[in-house]
Amino acid sequence: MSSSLDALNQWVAGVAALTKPERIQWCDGSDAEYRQLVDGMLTTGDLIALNPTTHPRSYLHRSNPSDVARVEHLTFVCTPREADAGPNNHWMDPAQAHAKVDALFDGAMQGRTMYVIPYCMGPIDSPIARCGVEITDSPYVVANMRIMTRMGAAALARIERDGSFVRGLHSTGDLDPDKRFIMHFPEELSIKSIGSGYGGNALLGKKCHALRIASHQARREGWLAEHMLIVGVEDPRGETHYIAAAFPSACGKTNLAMLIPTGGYAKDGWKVWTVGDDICWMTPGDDGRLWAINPEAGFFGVAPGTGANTNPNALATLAHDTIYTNVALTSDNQPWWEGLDDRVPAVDWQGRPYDKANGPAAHPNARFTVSARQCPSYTDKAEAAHGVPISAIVFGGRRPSLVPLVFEARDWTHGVLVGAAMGSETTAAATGAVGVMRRDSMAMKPFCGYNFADYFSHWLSFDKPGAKLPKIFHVNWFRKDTDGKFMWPGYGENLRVLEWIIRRVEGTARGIDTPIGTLPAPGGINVEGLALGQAAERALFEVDTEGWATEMTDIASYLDGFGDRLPRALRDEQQRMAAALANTAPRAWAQAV
Ligand code: GTP
Ligand code: SPV
Ligand code: MN
Repeated sequence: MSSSLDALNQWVAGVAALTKPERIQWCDGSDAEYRQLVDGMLTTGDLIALNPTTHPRSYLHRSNPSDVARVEHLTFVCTPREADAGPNNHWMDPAQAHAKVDALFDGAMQGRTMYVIPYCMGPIDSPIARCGVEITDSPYVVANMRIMTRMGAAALARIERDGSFVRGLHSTGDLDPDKRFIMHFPEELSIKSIGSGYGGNALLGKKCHALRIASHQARREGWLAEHMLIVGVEDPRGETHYIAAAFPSACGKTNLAMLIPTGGYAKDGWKVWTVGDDICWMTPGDDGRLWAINPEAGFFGVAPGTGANTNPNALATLAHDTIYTNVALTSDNQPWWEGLDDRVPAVDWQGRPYDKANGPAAHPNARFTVSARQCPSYTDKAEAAHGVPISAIVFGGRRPSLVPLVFEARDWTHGVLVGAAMGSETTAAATGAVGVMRRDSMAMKPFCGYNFADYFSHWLSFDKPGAKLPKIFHVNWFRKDTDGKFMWPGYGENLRVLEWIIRRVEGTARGIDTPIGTLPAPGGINVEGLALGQAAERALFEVDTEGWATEMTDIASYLDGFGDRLPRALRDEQQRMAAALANTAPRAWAQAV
């Protein structure tokens, strides 16, 4: 027997001795195993069967109302030295962290089944893919991991070949928020999560492995693990550009990844291909380009706001074989959420008769779990072992003011600054206040498994001789008018911006240089038929020099928080931008589109 399987068996035995489960089940990822799990959960009430006519083989799970989102304040990166975790992470000494959670794991699985889930993040034969094993006492986690990862026998065989794997130990414990911890040990390639059964806290292949642990591995091995969607945009000539975009949680990745061309774009033959909606692993290829895979096999997407007008591809994907978490129900047992349609639900996400006075019917962070293969725009290229070549990287967040619809960074270093300086309003994807503006560098604030200062250095290091790096852009779909309404229609219309981006990559679209970067030249973005109105047209395509000077001051103090570890080049770039803004007359670059 290979040493990695020996190590796995030893670890499983050790965990069983600590957690004392009633039985151990090694998961093979088969259909029969999935059916058995689902049947078990239907019996216990962990799952509720949905209307079999409208939603075949689909189920609702209601999580504990105190366990509905990621918990950033309970998430720790446990490196031997605190400085290696950085000001962007909560830190705990590894020995102390192990002791703290092991005490909680002691006997935690009594009377429960302990599931052992071998999984692969990425196509099973991809050199960019990496494997892990999650041990959990939650059948809901197993069912979700089967959809979200390549789980089972093939992954186990690859673990044997690879010789190493990420170890993730999870128990729902007693769901007491005071005994909830999501601990990462990047140097040990291990994760210990207890006290939550929800999403990113519990499906350890996702944020814990594919971002926090993987970002650490990626730095060591010379690649990038990012909170990005991957989308292919095919123009009428049949030319496809792949774009990777980092938006913070609940800021539009799934929607952009599944965009459907509308109006003239559809007529002209534009096509959009979904590769991934949340995570992107990128590595330099022999040709100097960055090649990307989606390490996931499914979507764990935000339900509210998903409707026929916004994301018809998602609705088509959800037609069958879907697990819903914390959505509402109609009187005939169909899943429902705000933004789906104008029916009135019968039962809210907590199972109470729907009453407007209790707030939204679906939890704002209600989610669907579904296989990527069910998405009509999913492309075979997502299964390619070597990945897809990335032409453009896009950063963006929820910025109700100041930030224009789109701009392009001058070069890689400037682009890294644009990503590092990214800001966005917080959302319901994590517990805590919603709508609070914070810096969220590269949309990785909750997910980078090491010091952001080192992460910025790592990003900068890709700019070397022979590299053919993607161009970097920043977008903002979330600019608001004085009435608080979004100025830009978003969703399918975002293709207008993607068109400008790929034409910039090809060198055929004109731009105007401004102190913050290159904006579309007048007429550069097709706004035909949008009726934006004059105020919106102006706001979406202008640079408010004074507002940006204030923004640069705020960015400078954010960067100061990383002290001496911050790469010099980033600080220099920030000072160059601040100086350019100061030397510019206080006027706006208004654009007559
Ligand atoms: P995570 O899965 O949490 O990482 O989220 P995400 O980045 O994939 O966000 P998602 O696409 O699920 O969108 C989150 C919310 O933003 C949904 O309610 C969407 O309806 C809304 N949204 C997405 N794209 C747009 C857009 O272009 N404009 C506007 N106004 N809202 C959008
Ligand atoms: C996010 O919060 O960015 C998500 C959902 O994609 S979770 O899996 O809970 O992290
Ligand atoms: Mn996400």
